[in-house]
Amino acid sequence: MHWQTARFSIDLTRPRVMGIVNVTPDSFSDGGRLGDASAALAHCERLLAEGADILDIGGESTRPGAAPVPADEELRRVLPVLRGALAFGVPLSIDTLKPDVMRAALDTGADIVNDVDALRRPGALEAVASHPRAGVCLMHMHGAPATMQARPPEYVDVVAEVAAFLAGRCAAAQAAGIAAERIVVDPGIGFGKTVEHNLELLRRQHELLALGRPLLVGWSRKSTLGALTGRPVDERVAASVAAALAAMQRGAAIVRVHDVAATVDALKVWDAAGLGPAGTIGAPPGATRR
Ligand code: HH2
Repeated sequence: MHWQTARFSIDLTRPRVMGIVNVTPDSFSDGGRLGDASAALAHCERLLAEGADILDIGGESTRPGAAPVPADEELRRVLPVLRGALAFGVPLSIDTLKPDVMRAALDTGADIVNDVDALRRPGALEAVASHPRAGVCLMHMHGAPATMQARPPEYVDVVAEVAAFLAGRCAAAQAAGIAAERIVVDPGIGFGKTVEHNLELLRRQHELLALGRPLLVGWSRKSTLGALTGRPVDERVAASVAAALAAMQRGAAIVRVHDVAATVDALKVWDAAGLGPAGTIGAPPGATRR
C-alpha cells in the first residue's frame, strides 16, 4: 500500500517513522526547545540522520488545556521551518487544525496535512481538496484540545466509536474530492480518552484496519505511558518505544515519535526477528518521488 502525498508516494509496506518537530513554546514534552527556525531545522536534520521518514512540523500545542494560537502567529512559527525543510527532500507534514494554516503550508510546499480535528473546521476539507495530491491524516479527538480532558470522556465502546467517526471523516473527505489513497487515519491516543480507553484502542487496534486505510499512531511520551510506568514525561523513551512496537505489531503503518533513533533501532530488531515486513528497516528510503 502507498500513501499519496504532494511530492511523494510513500511505500507503506515498510514501517514508517514520523519525527515530531514542535515549534511551540508550550508542547507537553518538548515545548520551548525550538524557538527559532534555525534551531528547528537543526532538529529536522538530526531526526533525519536518526532515520525519520517523514517530518511533522507543528506550531500550536494540542496538549489538554493548551491556549489556542492565532493563525498568523502559527504561520510565523511554521512557515520558515517548512521553507527550509523543503531542501531535505523528504515528505513534510504540517500539524494544524486551521484551514488558513493548511492552505498557506500546502502553498509553501508541505506534502501532508496532519489534522487532529480530522478536517472538521469550516473550510478545512476544501483547503486539502484544492491541492490535488496532498496527503492527509484524519485523527479522532473527543471534544476540543482546550476541554477534551476536563471531564472523564465517556464511550460505550471506544474502538467502535473511534472507527465509526473515522469512517465518517473518510467519507466526508472523499465526498469533498480527496481520493482514498491520500488518506491515513489515526485513533488519537490521549485526545479525550482515559488510560483504559487508550489501551483498549491498542489492544483492539486491528479492528481499525477494517477501515481500509493505513493507520498512523502517536503514543510518544503520552500520559498513559506515565500512568503505566510512573515516569515523568522526559523519562518515557523506553515506554514510548514499546508502545510504538506494539502498535506496529497490531498493524500500524506509521508511528509519530519524538525519539526517532531509539524507535528506529527497536524497529530494526523487531523486523530482523521476523515480526515486521522482514529486512525492510534501514533499507534505502522507499519514499519515491512522483
Ligand atoms: N499527538 C499530538 C499532536 N499531534 N497528530 C497525530 N496525527 N496523532 C497524534 O497522536 C498527535 C498528533 C500531541 O503530541 P505533541 O505534538 O508531542 O504535543 P503538543 O500537542 O503538546 O505539541
